[in-house]
Amino acid sequence: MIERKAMATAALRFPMQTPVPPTRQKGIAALASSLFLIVAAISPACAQTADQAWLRPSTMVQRPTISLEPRALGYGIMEQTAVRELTDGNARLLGGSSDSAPGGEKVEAILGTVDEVRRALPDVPIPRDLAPEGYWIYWNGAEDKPSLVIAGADHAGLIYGVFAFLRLIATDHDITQLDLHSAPAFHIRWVDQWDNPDGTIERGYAGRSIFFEGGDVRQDLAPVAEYARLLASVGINGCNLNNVNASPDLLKHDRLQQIARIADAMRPWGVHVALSVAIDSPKTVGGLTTFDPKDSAVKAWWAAKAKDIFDLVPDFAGFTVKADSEGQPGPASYGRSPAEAANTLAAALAPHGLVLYRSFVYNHHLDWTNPKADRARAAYDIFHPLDGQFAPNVIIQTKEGPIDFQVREPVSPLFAGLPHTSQAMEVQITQEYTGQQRHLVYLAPKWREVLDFNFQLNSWDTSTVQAILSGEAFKQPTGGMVGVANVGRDAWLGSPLALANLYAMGRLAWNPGLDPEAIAEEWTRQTISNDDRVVQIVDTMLMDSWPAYENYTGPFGLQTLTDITGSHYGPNVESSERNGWGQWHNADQQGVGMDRTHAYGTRFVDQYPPQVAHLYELPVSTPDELMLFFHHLTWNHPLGNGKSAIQSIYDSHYEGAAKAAEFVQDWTSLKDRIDPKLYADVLPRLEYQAGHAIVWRDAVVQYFHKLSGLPDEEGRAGSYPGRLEAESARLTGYKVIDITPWEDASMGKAVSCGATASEGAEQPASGQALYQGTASVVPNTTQKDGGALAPEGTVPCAADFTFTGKPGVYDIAVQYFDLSDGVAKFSFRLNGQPIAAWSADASLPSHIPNGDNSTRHTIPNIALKPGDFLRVEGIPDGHDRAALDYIELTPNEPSPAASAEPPTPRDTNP
Ligand code: GCV
Repeated sequence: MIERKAMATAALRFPMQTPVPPTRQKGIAALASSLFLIVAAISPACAQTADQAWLRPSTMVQRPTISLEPRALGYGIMEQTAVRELTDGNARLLGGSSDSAPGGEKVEAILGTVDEVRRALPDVPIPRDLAPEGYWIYWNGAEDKPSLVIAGADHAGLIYGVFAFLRLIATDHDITQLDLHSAPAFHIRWVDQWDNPDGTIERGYAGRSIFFEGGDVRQDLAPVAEYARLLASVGINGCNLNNVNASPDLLKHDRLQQIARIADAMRPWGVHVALSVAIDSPKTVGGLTTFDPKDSAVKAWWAAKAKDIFDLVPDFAGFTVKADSEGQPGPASYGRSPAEAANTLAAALAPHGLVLYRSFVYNHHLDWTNPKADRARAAYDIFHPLDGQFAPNVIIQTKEGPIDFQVREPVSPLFAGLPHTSQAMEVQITQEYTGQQRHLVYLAPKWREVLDFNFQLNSWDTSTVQAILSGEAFKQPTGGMVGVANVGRDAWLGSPLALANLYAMGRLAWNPGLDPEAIAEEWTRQTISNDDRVVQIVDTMLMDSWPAYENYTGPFGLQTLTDITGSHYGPNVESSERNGWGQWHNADQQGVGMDRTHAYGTRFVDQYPPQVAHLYELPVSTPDELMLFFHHLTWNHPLGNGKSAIQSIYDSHYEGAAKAAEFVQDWTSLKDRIDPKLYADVLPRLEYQAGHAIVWRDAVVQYFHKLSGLPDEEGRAGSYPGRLEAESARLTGYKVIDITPWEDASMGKAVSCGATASEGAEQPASGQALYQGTASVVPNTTQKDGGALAPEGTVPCAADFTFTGKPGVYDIAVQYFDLSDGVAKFSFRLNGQPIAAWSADASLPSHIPNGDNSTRHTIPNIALKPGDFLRVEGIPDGHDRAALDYIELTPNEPSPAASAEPPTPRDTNP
């Protein structure tokens, strides 16, 4: 173990203690003012502003308006920020100019650090024990002349206090009785961006980078300042700007000068910048012949580079490092350990900068034929033996689970395996494996479960993940939580409801004891409405969304059964098997699940402390949600729920998809209660999700149905009443193709208009062509839903069906594959009359038809009688061959309106 020597705890508590020189402060203050002006001047219609998220005007606050007159006791940049935020926020939320304050007078708001407040107002009962970055909000309630005091333990604390106060107003709390203090549980509360200098974002689902374009930092940094506002409003204090698969270019001096502009833009809100660095930079940027971390020239290079950075960005937060992982360079090239690499960087950054060294290091060329080879073991196997060898300003950053942000994993055992090391937990706000922001998945309940996980060490109270991250459990000086956010230029996260995850990550990093449902309520009240009915419906949707997604994509610890070597989006059950990236579900004709037990399996369980290992060793004590992560069970083996493994899988997929359909109904019930624009923006997303949940359900169910050969007790697997397969239709122009993977299409097949080799083998159609050789020529008509029918003279491909069911009113779903390399067009005819037309213009992953891009168009309320002719026509465009899977006819029954009672308002969350 190295000597944990004199690095002041204060510096580690928060690393950015280096004062910004006064001359630079002036410039920064001027920049901050101009950023405020720019932000205020740009119309919200064309700018990316924080009020597109939760810092928006509230029209629903019930309390009497208050006219606050903020006054800062000090002169720092952040105190000026605090004054402006309070002034603007008060106006935004309450109109701000009214005189109807309690007592009928304007209310002075005094803002300062605790020391400043103590000096200026010796009589106020300021708390003595305010921890760093904490705040105190006090209503100094003399009836005749009330005043508001917001004191920060430091300047950052003051900003957090102002935002906390605004949150109370926006969520409709009484502010005239306040005596509230709060401090963050974690010192490190960062977001990571995986932005590349060219402006792309790895695993970003919201457009291009707000930081970079064409290799440089963007000229327009107004969105960056707005991002800093959003982050500070939920207590986030650091932002790592670039992809952990780091481009070395950003360490060049001219790029660092540009990075300094970003730091200047974020500084007024107390958000400090950090950079991902490639470990081979001394060679690629510095021109050395080696990047061996023990080499003295390499050490000197890093030291000089750190000095260069601190000269430009005096409050630089530090480096994030991904090394020896997924092709990134690392110390292993020289036989050095991660500790040796981390410590070289740490020495260069000491005393103010941190190294967040990621434990996401594993061999992606595993021998999959070896049943004991287990990727889940990697982080612990590599890092646990190094415990105690890391310098004090190194933090080991570990993903929440041992694999990679799957919809469900056990908690990483490494958290308990590094008692002599500061640690941070990495979670993913950007929804890489959880629906890529096209699916509603509120992740706070997942994160809270991890934070609460108890390793059952000596003391129960301090054995939780949150106690480890706060440093309390193992008496470490620092630690925290890092959320991979990947916001972009498209309304931050691309989808309005996805922003609840960014909000929640900040709130949990401040206070990991917060109830995810209460966080959802706070967010909804600020973002959507304070109407109790709206709050109740939206919160229920949010809270149900993660379990629903888990149910239809990867229940019982199977993890997301997605295309693991490709898009990470649609279903592809086999993609995770039989390759070097690690085995995941290990299903065969006899059973399913990875055996990670001590007795028979990979012994991953042994990485947990004995009490926990004991729990996971036997199926009988393993919770159902992790059963197949730890155990290989025969298909008929009962889970804790009493049902067999196979029946549990069938049921959960049907339950999950049904829940996704309910979200559409829930949202529809809010139509007249919320902003029409937001309503219209979210509705088609939820409708898409409901359709894609069915793609997932059918893919996984038919895959395991075929593999196990076991029937579904409910008779659903392999049986789709109302579904008419395209390959069984009478086809004109369309050819039958195999879809890969087969489970992504209903019955494994679809039809494609002029199939290409990459789409699979063409096959003879099984149906009889109704109009053999006489495809109709379609007039150029535009339908009211916006899609165009075939241009005049175009001969479309067609699939014809004859309706033989009961007469009635039906919703008709057309399931097709929407490839992004072209905009195919579809139309639907009933007895020769066009009744719908649409364009396949969605932006979905993959270049071949599969579960990534299988989607549906629903034509509601169509009266049908036996003998009716139904025709789908498709016109390909580019590589989009208008491929069609099936049509499905569902009797249209009116859905009961949601009827739950409004909730009781909650207590305040500090
Ligand atoms: C930045 C997963 C993602 C990669 C990501 C990697 C990581 O494998 O798919 O895009 O790389 O995690 O966290 O380093």
